[in-house]
Amino acid sequence: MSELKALLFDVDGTLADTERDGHRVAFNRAFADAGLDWEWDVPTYGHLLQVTGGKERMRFYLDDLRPDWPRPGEAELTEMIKKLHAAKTEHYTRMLGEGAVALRPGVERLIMEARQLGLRLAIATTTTPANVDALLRNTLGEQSLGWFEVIAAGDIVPAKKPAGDIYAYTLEQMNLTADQCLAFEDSENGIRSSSAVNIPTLVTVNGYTEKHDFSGAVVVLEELGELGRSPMVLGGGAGDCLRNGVDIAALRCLHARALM
Ligand code: XBP
Ligand code: MG
Repeated sequence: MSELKALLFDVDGTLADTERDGHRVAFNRAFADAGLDWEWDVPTYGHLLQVTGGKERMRFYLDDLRPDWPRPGEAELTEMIKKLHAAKTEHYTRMLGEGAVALRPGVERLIMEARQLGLRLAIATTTTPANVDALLRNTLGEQSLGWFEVIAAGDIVPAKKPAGDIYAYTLEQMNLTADQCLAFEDSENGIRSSSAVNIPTLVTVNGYTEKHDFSGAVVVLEELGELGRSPMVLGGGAGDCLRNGVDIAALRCLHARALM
């Protein structure tokens, strides 16, 4: 049986709750700057999250919710979305610089322990690389960018999650097989992506994803949380791996169960 060698982290919703008070607000600021009557409230954004990637999400908004909006020709629309997305990224990274978003409970603790024990780390996300950079820099510090052997993000692969491409790319870059890794995800699109390449996956849900279908997850948790107590288990079979909380020993135990 393969030993656990690496932890692969999704970013949005997993490392931090970035969507509702981060990305959503940044999109709205970019729309307002451009004089558009587009405004994404909290439930609307939940609906739009079914499409990953900011540019793809704007297009989905027009297709699905704004048939009334006077749409320009295809080339002009593509250009417009590209500009809006760049403006949104500016807003978002500035917000992160102001400390608008913190890491989820237990994330920093687990990353620190993984580093201490020599587990390899990577990131596999659909978000723009500048966003990952800003999140890590402003939460774990400048040096943390070097802790992740691969930061696979955004348009680096042609098909975003739920396609498995970003995880396949990460495995290839690290020269690892799926069964040597554990992925961390928060959404159905995320677990569909990691599962497409057979990586055992631990899920921590958030307000936008708690009702998603996580069948196939190694375990579904409310959060990683702190040590010394068992976390709230929402699905999957953890056995007694999690008696003391989610530490590396618990992850090794879950990983071994998943490969049984
Ligand atoms: C989250 C996403 C991202 C962000 C926006 O994916 O879907 O698209 O909402 O990012 P993941 P961009 O959880 O896999 O990180 O606007 O930079 O595309
Ligand atoms: Mg996510």
